[in-house]
Amino acid sequence: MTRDSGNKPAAVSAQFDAVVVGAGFSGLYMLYQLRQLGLSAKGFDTAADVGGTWYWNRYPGARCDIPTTDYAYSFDPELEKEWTWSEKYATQPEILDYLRLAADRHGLRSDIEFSTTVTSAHWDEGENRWRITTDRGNEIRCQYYIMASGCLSIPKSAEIEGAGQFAGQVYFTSQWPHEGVDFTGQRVAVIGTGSSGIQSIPLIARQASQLTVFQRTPNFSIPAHNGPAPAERVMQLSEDRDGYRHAARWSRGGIPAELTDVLGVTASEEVRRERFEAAWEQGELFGILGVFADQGVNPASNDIVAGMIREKIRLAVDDPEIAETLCPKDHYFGTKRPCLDTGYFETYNLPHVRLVDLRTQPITSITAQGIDTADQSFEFDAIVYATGFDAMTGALAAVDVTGRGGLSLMEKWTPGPSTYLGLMTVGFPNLFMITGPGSPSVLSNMTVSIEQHVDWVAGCLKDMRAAGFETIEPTALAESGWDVHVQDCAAITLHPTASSWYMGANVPGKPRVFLPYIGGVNAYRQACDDVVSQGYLGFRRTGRGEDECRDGVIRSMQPDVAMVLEIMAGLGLPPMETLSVTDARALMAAAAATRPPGPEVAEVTDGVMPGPGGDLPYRLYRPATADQGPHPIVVYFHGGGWVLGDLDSDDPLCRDLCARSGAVVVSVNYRHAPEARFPAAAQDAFMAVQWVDANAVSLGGIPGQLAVAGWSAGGNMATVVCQLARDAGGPRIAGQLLINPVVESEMMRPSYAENGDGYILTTALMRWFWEHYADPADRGDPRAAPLLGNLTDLPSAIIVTADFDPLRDEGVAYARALDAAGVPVRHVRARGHTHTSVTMVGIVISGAPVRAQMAAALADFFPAPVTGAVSNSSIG
Ligand code: NA7
Repeated sequence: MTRDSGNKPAAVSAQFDAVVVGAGFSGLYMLYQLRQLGLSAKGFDTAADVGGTWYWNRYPGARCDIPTTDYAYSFDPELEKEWTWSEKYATQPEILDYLRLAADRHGLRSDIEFSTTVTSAHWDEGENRWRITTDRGNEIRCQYYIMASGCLSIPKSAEIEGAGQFAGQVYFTSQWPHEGVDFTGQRVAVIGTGSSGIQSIPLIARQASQLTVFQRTPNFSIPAHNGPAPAERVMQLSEDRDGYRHAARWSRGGIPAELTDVLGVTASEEVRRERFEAAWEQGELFGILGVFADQGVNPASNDIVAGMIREKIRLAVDDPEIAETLCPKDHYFGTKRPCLDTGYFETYNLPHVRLVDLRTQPITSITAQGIDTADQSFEFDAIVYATGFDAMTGALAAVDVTGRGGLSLMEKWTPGPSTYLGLMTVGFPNLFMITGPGSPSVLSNMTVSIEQHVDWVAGCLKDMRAAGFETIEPTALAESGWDVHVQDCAAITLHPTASSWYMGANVPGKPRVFLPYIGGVNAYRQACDDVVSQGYLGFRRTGRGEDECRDGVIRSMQPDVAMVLEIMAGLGLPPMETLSVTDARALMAAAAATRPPGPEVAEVTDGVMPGPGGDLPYRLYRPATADQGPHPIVVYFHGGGWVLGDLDSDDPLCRDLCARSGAVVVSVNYRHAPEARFPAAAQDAFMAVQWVDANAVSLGGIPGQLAVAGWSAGGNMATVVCQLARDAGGPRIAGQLLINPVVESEMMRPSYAENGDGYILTTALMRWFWEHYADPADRGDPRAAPLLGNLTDLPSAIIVTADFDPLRDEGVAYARALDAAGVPVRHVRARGHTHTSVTMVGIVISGAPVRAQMAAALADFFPAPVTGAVSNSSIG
């Protein structure tokens, strides 16, 4: 980044409590808070004045795309009173004025050295201080080094051959000349159609004699409908400013909003249209990103919104061919930063504006006269690069930072940034990042996220000083746990599918890792607060000769599992074990009726088979494979503690298993307790397997290719059947898939203590199941507690255990015991899952990869690989 001139003398070596890099929204507020704490602080900025992003990005049309009612500080009520935004989306000059006012109101400029770039920061372990140097020769020692350097502040280089040869004027939207540019009468090229391009193109078109836009990826954009600040928000703010700001802090995106529960995939066409048009008219990013609750996670729902935006583009652009070129089709809506525009698409109706599709004719070189593409040569007077930034990590990497043991931050982050809460990183004590990677930052209203980070850091410093700690640093466990959580949150969305700057994909060679935290501003704030209330969980603090380390992981549950638990808690349902069996069954059936149905399979047929106590209903699922079969067969037993459940209760799971594995699944409904107690269910299960084996051909199965599977109590029965079949000398079972199985009745393992309450299957409910199913004297029988049985010569096993399941440890113990008995075992850990969540097909998205693993392992049971199964990616 070029630096403004401003020949100030270099400062002499100095010592401060804190150094803050950056004088934008975050740096200014950080300096303010440090002062409130009574700490000495020095700020540095490459720019000649305050403003950060808003200092540099002065291109025509530069505006914020969060309504300015919300894009503002909330820490200073007087500033709020003094300032009124003139528009819904304020221009860059107005935002810059606002930041200048904020700086002046608190006299912050005197703490900042402008036109000065911090070049290195080294942690001195002997002194427990950072040594900071600048390009103007400053050398500063400080205790806390705070990077408030912005997420989009290092422009990405053009990466186009010949870029230096162009003889005309060159401009970067990210470093626009302060005096402005007059393009009147000029032939202008704009490269890039992200927010900066989309905002500036209509205004450049007003001046230029010819404007040629070079588009690599068409972008989704909706009209900003700029004008006065939205009346409703202004009214809410004037009536209850504190309440409004509070709601923003605890919202998903940093703006108060009511979240919808309307699903795109199930809504009627009328509702879809109505919701979309309302969001279109509103002209707000979070509105259009929240038309449907599932558009960020479900491709089909996303396609509905994306399709409607494409319709609007086609309406706006006269030439159908140009319209098609402008229609984004290579990424899901929202997975690249969508834009707000004013007349962007209509600009292409102007006779002097031309669109060049770089997908069909890539740029081969910039020349002295202009730009050569594969198809033709263009001549220009000016080229505008709107090519984006080295986002989120660029500014952090721009400083040579070394931590403990000379560890370089950039080396540490070679595989991708690793942080705890996006605030700190292991090996770099007392280095804080404001809106760093792993925090909501660019996915949120930045001002809300900035204030939250600065407040957290200030609180942290205050607590440290009060307790006499000198340093703070995350633990490796806490950091890796957070990194996993950040990726878990992203993995359930469509975001990782796009080549976006959120993924680091716009910078060649940058590792592809999802950079921001997508779990929401509210969830994130709660995590940060929980860290503090748990005594700085995940941090090591040192000082006064004492170390304090509260090691641990702040979030280890899959985010969608946590969401389901929250929703279920909100329903206020009575605990199952307090109900009569009839009512419990009715509750199960009612819940089952509202679920997504699970994937399509080729055929589902119900039938009956003979059982020891009368006919047993079964449901057969045939896979949609390229061949017509026959297929291997899996006999499946549903869960429900031997008391609850039926063919419907596990129907989506059976469909999923069938579709993923390519095997025929025969789900058997056995007799239930308390009507038929132990060992009725086990007897039924064994007879069912014998019958399926004997009738394999007529069921569409391959004789001899038979496996058993079951979830929970069904897992118990599946493995009991394996023991019974071995003892009886048949049928031959190729393998057993046991999903969170019950294998003993003691209920004494640590997972009962850890997870016995709060995760749907509770200790109390498990006790209720056992009481209904088996007399205490029978509970040690291997047909009830298979862990106590003879485990030799059993079929290969896949054992799934879930982290937040009371049954976890008995499943693990069973896997170990089988292994010790010489049985091949594959243990699949459902990380961050509960007893039930993996089975929630179409609801808990993070369960899908676990089920894919299960199905793949299941297919391995059979001698020939199961071919022609539908691809996993099409299954939710
Ligand atoms: P963006 O959103 O990163 O957009 C950059 C654009 O430039 C985008 O269309 C890129 O295409 C294009 N680009 C980048 N490099 C090239 C090359 N070498 N050739 C052709 N086209 C290229 O940056 P913005 O400044 O517009 O916006 C940044 C954020 O600021 C924005 O999201 C808001 O948060 C505010 P690509 O998509 O990579 O194919």
